[in-house]
Amino acid sequence: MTLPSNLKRDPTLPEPATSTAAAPASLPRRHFLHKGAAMAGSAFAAGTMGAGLARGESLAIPEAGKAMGRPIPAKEYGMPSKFEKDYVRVRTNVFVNRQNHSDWSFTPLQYQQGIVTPNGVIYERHHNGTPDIDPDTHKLVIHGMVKQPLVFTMSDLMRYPSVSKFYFMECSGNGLTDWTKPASTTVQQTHGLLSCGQWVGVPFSTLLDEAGLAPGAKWLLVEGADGAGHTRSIPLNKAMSDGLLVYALNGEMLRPENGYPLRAFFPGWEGNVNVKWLRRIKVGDQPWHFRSETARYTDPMPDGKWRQFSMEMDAKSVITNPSGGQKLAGAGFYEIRGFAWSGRGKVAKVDVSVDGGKNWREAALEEPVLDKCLTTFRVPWNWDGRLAVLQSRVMDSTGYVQPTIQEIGVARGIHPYAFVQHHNGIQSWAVTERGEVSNVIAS
Ligand SMILES: Nc1nc2c(c(=O)[nH]1)N[C@H]1C(S)=C(S)[C@@H](COP(=O)(O)O)O[C@H]1N2
Ligand SMILES: [Mo]
Repeated sequence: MTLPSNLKRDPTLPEPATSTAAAPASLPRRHFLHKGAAMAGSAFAAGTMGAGLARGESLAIPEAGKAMGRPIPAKEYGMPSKFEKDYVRVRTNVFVNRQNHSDWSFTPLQYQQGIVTPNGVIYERHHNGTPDIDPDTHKLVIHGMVKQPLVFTMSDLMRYPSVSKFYFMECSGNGLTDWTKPASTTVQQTHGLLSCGQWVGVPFSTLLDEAGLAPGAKWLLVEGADGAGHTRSIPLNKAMSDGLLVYALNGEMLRPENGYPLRAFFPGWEGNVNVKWLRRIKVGDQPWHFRSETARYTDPMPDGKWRQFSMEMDAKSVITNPSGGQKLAGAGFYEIRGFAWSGRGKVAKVDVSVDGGKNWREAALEEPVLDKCLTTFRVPWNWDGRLAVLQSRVMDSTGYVQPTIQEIGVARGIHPYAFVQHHNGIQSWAVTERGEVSNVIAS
């Protein structure tokens, strides 16, 4: 392995215990060199990683070290540093809406560290704003084809045995503006109708067993208490296998915008079925064909018909760093990072290309790799300063491989003005010689 000239050491000196520059000092250098050597000769070669990023020098005592710090208040809900003001969800700047009751905001995925989306930046999607519901008066009813109808208060519900599970949630409208042109500028806009966290709630099966299912029961109606009266039909099998009545997310009660005090959650299925502010479950023998199952949330097929009830989210991945709107500081080492997920199982493999899909290299998947959950992938990349097109492609545990945008567009019979759901095509980010990263559609 050849080091850049500014890193050449005197060969007569003993090897230093920790590297001065070839790798960040906190990381085992030999591991880096081994990996770098394995990749030498490819666009990903990482032999010079870290060059120029770390040098020894003594630091002056900082101002913060000379002053009294902020004392601990008697009580508070802590907030992020005031310097993190870009880590916020934002409404769309593509699909402009004149009012914001039926609207959406996006998760800033380019800043998300690890698989958990902090509650304050989880994307929002609702059809008639956020209601403010008092948990002391909120009730849930289960009725229809059951042996005994049941009504629950929130405190009743929270006494039942609960589970805590990590899952992603994605709105099927994610990517809807970018089928035929790269309209969105950032990964927040292209993929930010996506979140992941630890959901806490009572299994649907527990309460349905208590109500007692009548013979012939096959479907559930789940209805929200919001002004939109949002309602969906859910196959009973799904609810019984892993459906949850969720009251908490990431260590605290649900936020109002995410359904406080109670929402339905069906792992791996399109966000729309996860009815927020849940007030009613009716058991029936067939689906009800609500607005969100006919006029919306359907997929066009090449034969001109529209497919209903495609609720499982297909496997998808995206590079979050580098991503649209960012600027690279010059040629040299970068770690390409991103997320992959599948509504049908685990992430099995992620490949990354830096030449628009001609050559691929397998990314490292970071533990934990969980069922129906965001998975972090990473690839070391030595940018040579020339035009690059970055892409990622996931394969899930069923063997399904993420399609190109052209492939999925043909499968869906896309036409230029269609606002079509369930876009899981491969995302491309172009990096120019000046290091500017932008959204492109690679052919
Ligand atoms: N009651 C109710 N539930 C709802 C909606 C709604 O408008 N009303 N929107 C749905 C849609 S389209 C999505 S993608 C998810 C968004 O959940 P979030 O706002 O917690 O991210 O909630 C779903 N549940
Ligand atoms: Mo959605």
